[in-house]
Amino acid sequence: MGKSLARKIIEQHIVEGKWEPGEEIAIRIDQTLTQDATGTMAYLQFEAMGIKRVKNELAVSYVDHNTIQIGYENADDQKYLQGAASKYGIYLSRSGNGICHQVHLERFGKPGKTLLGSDSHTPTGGGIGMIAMGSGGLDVAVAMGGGAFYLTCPDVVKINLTGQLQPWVAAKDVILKVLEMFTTKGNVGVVLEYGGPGVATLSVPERATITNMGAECGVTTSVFPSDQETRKFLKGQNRENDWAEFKADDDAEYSKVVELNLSEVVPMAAAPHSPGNIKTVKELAGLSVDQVCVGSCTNSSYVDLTTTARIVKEGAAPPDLSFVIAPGSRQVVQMLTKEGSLFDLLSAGGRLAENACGFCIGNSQSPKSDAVSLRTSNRNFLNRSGTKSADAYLVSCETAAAAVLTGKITDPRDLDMEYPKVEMPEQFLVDDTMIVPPAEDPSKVEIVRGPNIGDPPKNDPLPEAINAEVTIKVGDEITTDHIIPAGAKMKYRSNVPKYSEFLFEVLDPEFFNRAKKIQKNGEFNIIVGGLSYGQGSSREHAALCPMYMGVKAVITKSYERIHIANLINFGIIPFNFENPDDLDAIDQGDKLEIEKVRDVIAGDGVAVVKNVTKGTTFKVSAKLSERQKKIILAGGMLNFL
Ligand code: MIC
Ligand code: SF4
Repeated sequence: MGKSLARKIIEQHIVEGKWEPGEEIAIRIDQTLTQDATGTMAYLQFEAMGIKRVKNELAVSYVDHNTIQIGYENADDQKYLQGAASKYGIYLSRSGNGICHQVHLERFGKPGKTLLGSDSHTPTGGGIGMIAMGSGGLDVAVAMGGGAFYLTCPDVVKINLTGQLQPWVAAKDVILKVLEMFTTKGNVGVVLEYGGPGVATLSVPERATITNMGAECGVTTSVFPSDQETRKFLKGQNRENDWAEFKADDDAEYSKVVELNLSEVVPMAAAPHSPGNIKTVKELAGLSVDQVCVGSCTNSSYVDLTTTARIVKEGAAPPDLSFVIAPGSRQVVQMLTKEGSLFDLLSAGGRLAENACGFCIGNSQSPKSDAVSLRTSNRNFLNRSGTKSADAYLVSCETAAAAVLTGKITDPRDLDMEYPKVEMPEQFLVDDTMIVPPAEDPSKVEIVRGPNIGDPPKNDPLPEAINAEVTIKVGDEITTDHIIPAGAKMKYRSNVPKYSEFLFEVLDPEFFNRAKKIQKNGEFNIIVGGLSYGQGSSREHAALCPMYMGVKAVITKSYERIHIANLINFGIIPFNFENPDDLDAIDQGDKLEIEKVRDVIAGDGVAVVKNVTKGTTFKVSAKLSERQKKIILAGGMLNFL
């Protein structure tokens, strides 16, 4: 049988192991990207490894998350990032140039290459036929140093696209449909590969919307073939030379094939508080809307914003509706400005935000209390907008624009208007003024470290035994936004002691004080939880800050891919309950003991946990590769290296 596209690209990059789904493999990483919120720590860790210059083909450092600059912290980070990029051989996409995934697609991504990014939406690059994956910053630092990236050899699932999208139905509706089919859990170790005749009907930005939000399914990545559409996109970016054809064999083998007829997709929405809570827009129609935000790395391309502009052109946002526009890149804003669409957006009452992450991560434009906010972004976790009582719904630009006109959730097909179909332009406006190449002579570059730049915290090797208290017990589908918030708190990313104060804030604001007290008493902290722990972002602070607070183990029913890798990288044991029902018998505050834990980790990973408070015992296990065992025994990746 022939090979899938994912297999072909991954196999070409394997440096350890062989193609065997479920087994650990190591692959060579061609390109890396970081963003500022995860990047400062990644470069500090890169420096801690003592490497003088990046060794992979291309490394880009983006500044797009912390662009608000209230206080000195963000600007300090940016100055540090600028120096680090210049000295270590990294391209810098300056603040104001746009969101990493959109800009990387436009200016750097190459079909057939591997891309590792310290951001969970790095799979956006799958839209041009890359194997693009998110990871913690430490894994990216290792890849920049020429080290391999370790992952579970994936199961490749084909989504066979047929038909074509109908007017008013968008790529966003397709990925929301995929989320309905696959949900947000149970997809660890899977690559979604798109194929079939429907592929040719989708432009690259549409494909990128689909691969971007595939991250919400918890898959390793998603990928489209690189075909004539890909060539057209790269040609329009003056990068035709970067194009090459990449596709699956006609008789490729997949672990599963799922059919999706694009002609049957209708406008969809993800209702609060999960991207997996899928409804049709029709089901929600009539709900009064307080805020509409168009943008984010999922939906902020030229076509997305021009479509929005054409729809809202003849109307205006009602007085009690706030309409926010955050373009994905400087290229998009420049084109919208030149062609006049920006005028139409502003005439309709649009509030132009910086071309950055902004509202998507609650780093501005938090809605009012109890608001209904319609967003074209990819995550609507509790409090992610910055307003805990608000309900965020994720929709397409078409559905968002319809709400601007009507003030209510509206199926855009019900608007009394002909669909303003916008084609992807043949030529984009290319201007790389805000991309700064690295210095030719690194010895001349001095890295400025303002007061916001700390050292990466250190950890001790794993102790012989763990005497700990259950600091918090959480349920299923705990996201990294629950574990440690982003938004306005993100400015403390380079200051781990300060940022740790916000651990689990949204669930239990007392977590930090409890954890600190337990730590002071000379005990460790343990977190217990349910299914699919660590959904969402790649933020390694969701492991790094718990490490700093003395968390030695997490015990859950299952983990998401990036988060479990981050836990291991920071020396925290990711145990699973052998019997998931044992979770019910544990309470916050219970004292737990695990004896000879070093032997457990060096051995089969199975341990008996004594619940001293309840006088009971239960079994847990950690499935670790030999490499992962060594990392945990050493107390994390930095010690291991
Ligand atoms: C997100 O969308 O949650 C973020 C903010 O981009 C994160 C990265 C981070 O927390 O810095 C992600 O997706 O990985
Ligand atoms: Fe930025 Fe939002 Fe995309 Fe994360 S999901 S990279 S915060 S735009």
